[in-house]
Amino acid sequence: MEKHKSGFVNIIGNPNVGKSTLLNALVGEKMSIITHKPQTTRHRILGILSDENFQIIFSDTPGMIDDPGYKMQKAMNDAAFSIFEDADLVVFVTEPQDKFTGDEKIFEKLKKAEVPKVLVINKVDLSDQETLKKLSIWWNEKITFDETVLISALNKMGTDHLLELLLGRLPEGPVYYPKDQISDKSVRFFLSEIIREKILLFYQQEIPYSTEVVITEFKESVKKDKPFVHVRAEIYVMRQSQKNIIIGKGGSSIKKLGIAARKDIESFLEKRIHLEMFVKVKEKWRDDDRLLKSFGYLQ
Ligand SMILES: Nc1nc2c(ncn2[C@@H]2O[C@H](COP(=O)(O)OP(=O)(O)OP(=O)(O)O)[C@@H](O)[C@H]2O)c(=O)[nH]1
Ligand SMILES: [Mg+2]
Repeated sequence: MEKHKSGFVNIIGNPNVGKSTLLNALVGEKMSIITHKPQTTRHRILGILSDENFQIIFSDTPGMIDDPGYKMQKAMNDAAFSIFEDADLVVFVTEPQDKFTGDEKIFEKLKKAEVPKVLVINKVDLSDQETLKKLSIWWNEKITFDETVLISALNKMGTDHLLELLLGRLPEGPVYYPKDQISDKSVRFFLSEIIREKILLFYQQEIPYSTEVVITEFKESVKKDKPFVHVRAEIYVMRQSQKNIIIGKGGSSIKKLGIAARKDIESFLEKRIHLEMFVKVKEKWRDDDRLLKSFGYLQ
């Protein structure tokens, strides 16, 4: 019988380099939300890929922030750095527009990590051979990587090759999660992320960064012989003025948000839903330990 391989493949990098796009491409499911804005991902999210002979537990992480301004950002950085504790393989993602100064702390951690390190240069579709070659040399002089792979996560170019390479480097190991499980996160978490993705896309400046979404009700029933779910979401913002912006004139903005979120939630659940949303003001939630704990940022 073939030996069973398994392990934790932890993805790390600066904001907006394409870590979540890569996770989704590797797992073949939309696990992590993606937007053009930095700091889209706020939590460590596991995406589990299993077959008869292997199980890879990928971790998507928040992009690292050089100088966290509030407790939530600090918790996001802690989530990113926590990957060094259990990694069997580290995948460091960068892209041609990435800032190369980087945070020395992460370089030190990467240098010290005693597991194989893979450099992934993403978004090759936006660059040329010469630049990519220079990038590869620059990074490998800074940190000695075991492998360097060029990909376009968006176009799934090079991702199959990357997967093969990761599989090849996985140690023999046990089945960590049931083979049909694809994430460690709950349905409620994914629904709140879908709504947050729409907020990142529809609202500007500080609004998405001042917002948290919590699913407070998830009630399944049957309507006209078909499964139906009632979902209640609470959207937290920091000021009354932000609440007014989220709602919009005569409720126009929140209506648009609701339509887009409902559509995605329905295809995620493969069920009809009714989505109710309430906007609440909690001035300092990003620095409030109790709230950060209840939102899942702190243990
Ligand atoms: N052109 C191009 N764009 C890409 C590629 N991969 C990702 N992107 C885009 O880059 C942006 C950021 O992608 P994400 O996957 O959200 O990046 P991230 O690293 O998870 O970002 P944070 O969660 O904010 O740290 C999105 O607009 C993606 O569509 C790629 O291969 N080519
Ligand atoms: Mg992300």
